Amino acid sequence: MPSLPPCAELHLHIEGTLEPDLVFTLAARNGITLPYADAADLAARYAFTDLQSFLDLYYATMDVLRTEEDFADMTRAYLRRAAAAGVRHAEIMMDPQAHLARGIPLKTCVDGVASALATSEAEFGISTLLIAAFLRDRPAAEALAVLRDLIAMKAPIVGIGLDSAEVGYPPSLFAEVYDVARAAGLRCVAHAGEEGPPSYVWEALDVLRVDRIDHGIRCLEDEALVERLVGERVPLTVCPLSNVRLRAVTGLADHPLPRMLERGLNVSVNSDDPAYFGGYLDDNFAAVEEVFGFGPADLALLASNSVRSAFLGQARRDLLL
Ligand code: ES4
Ligand code: ZN
Repeated sequence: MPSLPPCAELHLHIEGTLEPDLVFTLAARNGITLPYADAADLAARYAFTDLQSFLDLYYATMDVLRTEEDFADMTRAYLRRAAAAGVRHAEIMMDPQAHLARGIPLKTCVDGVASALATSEAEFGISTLLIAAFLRDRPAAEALAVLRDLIAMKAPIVGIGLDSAEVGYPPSLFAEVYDVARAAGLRCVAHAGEEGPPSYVWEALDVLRVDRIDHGIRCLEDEALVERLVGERVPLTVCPLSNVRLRAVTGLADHPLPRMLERGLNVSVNSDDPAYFGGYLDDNFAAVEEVFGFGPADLALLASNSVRSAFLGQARRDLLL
């Protein structure tokens, strides 16, 4: 396998890095009895049929996250594994509403994740930025209230995202949230075109005015949309193994990544929820190299797309290019 040039991971849910072993460790530490026999029994349930079947388990297992230390330990475990995968910069999403809904204060989850990120560059050689993602299957008014709290507490976030169940929850529902975020100087990303139609990608661009689209694989169904994305070099953070596991594609051989590259779209490869979808960034790269026969030039393009699409300062960006 050709070695990977310096890479940025731009589409990563920190709660999706919670490995079965750590779920059991945190459950024991917090006195929680899990409805699974052991880590292997939990892992055996990672047979998803669509996005919702994954989300049901994802929201259930994160119940073991209770203290700042839990959030910090999860984050450090990801950073350690990402460093081994060759990640040099990571823009990490977290889902504050998923924790608030369980009675975990905003400060606990934000400070826990942020405390691990604060030492990441020194400890793991990975620069990091944090993105607060809002759950699109909950009311926009709730997202707006959480955003205002994050701004008021000066949470160390670079931007906001939009995730969770996509179909039936178009981006336009969150127009005001994105207007407030942009006015506060935050960068904007949104999941669109994973299970949802190309019209959701249009809305993310035109209504939310996002800087990047997470997934976006269904854009190929709409020629005018492809031309818009190519013309504006909008970054698309593609997650191959996630798309296979959630059956957004029938198999990796049918994944649109090679066609997206051929069309000149600004795509990067990312791991999404690596604990659930069969691998970290190196595993995603290994899979696409094997199935699509990508060579060093393809890998170099995917890597440089990731670094150029990051919300990084110029000095660190130049160092990684
Ligand atoms: C997610 Cl793969 C995916 N799609 C939408 N929302 C999510 N949250 C965590 N992983
Ligand atoms: Zn995602």
